[in-house]
Amino acid sequence: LFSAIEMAPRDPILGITEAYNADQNPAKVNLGVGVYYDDNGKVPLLECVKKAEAILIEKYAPRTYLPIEGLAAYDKAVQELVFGADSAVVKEKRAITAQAIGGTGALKLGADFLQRFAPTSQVWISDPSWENHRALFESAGFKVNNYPYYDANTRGVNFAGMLDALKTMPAGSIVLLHACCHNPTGADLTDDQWTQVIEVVTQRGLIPFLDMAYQGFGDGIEADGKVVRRFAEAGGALFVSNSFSKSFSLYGERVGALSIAASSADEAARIMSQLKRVIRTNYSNPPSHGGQVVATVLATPELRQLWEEELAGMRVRIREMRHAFVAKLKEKAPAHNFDFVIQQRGMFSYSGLTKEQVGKLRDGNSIYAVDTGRICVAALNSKNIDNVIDAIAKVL
Ligand code: PLP
Ligand code: TYF
Repeated sequence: LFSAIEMAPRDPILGITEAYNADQNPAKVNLGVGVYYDDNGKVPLLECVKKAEAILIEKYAPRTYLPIEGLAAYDKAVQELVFGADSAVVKEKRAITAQAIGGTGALKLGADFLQRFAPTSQVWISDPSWENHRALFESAGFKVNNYPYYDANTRGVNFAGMLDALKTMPAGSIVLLHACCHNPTGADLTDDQWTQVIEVVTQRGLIPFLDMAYQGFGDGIEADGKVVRRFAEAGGALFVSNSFSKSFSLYGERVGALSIAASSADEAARIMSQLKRVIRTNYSNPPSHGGQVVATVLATPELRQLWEEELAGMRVRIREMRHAFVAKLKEKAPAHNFDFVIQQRGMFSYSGLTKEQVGKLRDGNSIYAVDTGRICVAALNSKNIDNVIDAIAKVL
C-alpha cells in the first residue's frame, strides 16, 4: 500500500539545524534557524517565565481540559496585548481570540476557517516570505500567490510594486502581511507606507491577515504592535496570528493565538462558534502549560514589567550585533557595504550572500546560513562574531 510513497523534501530551515547538529567542529555556528540565543550561545529561559512557573507549581492545579478556545485569562490578556485594552474592537466585543499551537497553529486555524467561509478567495504572501506560509495555506486548499516585496537592489521594500499588486487584487483576496520584523528579509514598511497599504486594503475589500511572530524585537512591544491597531481602527475583517515562541523564549511550549476583528459583537460571536468547530476537529483544545505561563506574566504587573525588560534586553543585544557586524565587516572587507544590516529589523538579515558563498561558509567554516543568504543575527554573540566575520570576509 505504501510502497510507492516518495521521500518528502526536508524543511529547508529546520534541515540546516539537522546538518549543524551533526557537525563535529567545535567552532560551528548556526545562523540558520530563527531562534534567539543569548551572548553565551544559549536559548534563554526568561526570569519572568521561571517566576510564573514557580507560582503555577505552588498551585498544584489539576490538569483538566482547557476550553476549546483556550484559557480565558490567556485569551483576554493576548487580545489586550494585540489590539490594546482601550481599543474600540475590544471594548465593543468585536474581537475574538483563541489560544493556538504556536504562531503556526494560529495561521493554520485562520487558514482552515477562511477555507470554510471564503473558499473562492486566493491568498497573497510577500515575495519572499516565511517558507511555511505558502505550505500552510496551500494545505488548507488555497491557491497562494506572491506580491512583490523585497528589492535586492535597494535591499529594501519594493513598495511601488507591492502597492500596485494590492491594487489589482480582487475583493475578498486574503493578504498575508508581516506585522513587524519581516521574515526572511528584515525589511519592514514605514508608518507612511502602512497608511497607504491600509487604505488600499480597506478600499478594495481585501482580507488582511497579519502575522506577528516577533512583537517586541523591532522597536518595542507597543511600536511593533501599532500596525495591528491601525488595521483594526480602519474597520473590516482582520485576522491576526501571534506567537510567543520568540518573545517569551517558549519555543517548545507552542504558545500563540489567533485573533479576529469583526464588524459587530454578534458577528464576532458567530465567528468564534465556527472557529471552535475548526479547533475541535483538529486537536479539540490546546495544551495548558505555556498558556498558563504567558497569562500569569501578562496579568501580574511585576512579571509583566520584568518581561518587557527581558524582551528589551534581547532586542538591544540583536541591535548591538547588527552594529558590530557592520563595523567589523567594514574593517575586514572594506570594499563591501553592509550598512543596510543596521536598518533591518528583528532577528533576520537578508545579507546578500549568494548560495555559493553560503555553501563555502558551511563547508569551509561550519557556519550555517540559509541558501537565500538569510542569517539570524540573534545567533551572533561576542564570542563567535569574529570567527563569522573572518569567514564572511574570506568568501566575499
Ligand atoms: N510566522 C513567522 C513569520 C515566523 O517566522 C514563525 C517562526 O517560527 C512563525 C510564524 C511560527 O511561529 P511558531 O514557532 O510560534 O509556530
Ligand atoms: O524562520 C525561522 O527560522 C523560524 C523558525 O518550519 C522556523 O520561523 C523555521 C521553519 C519552520 C518552523 C519554524
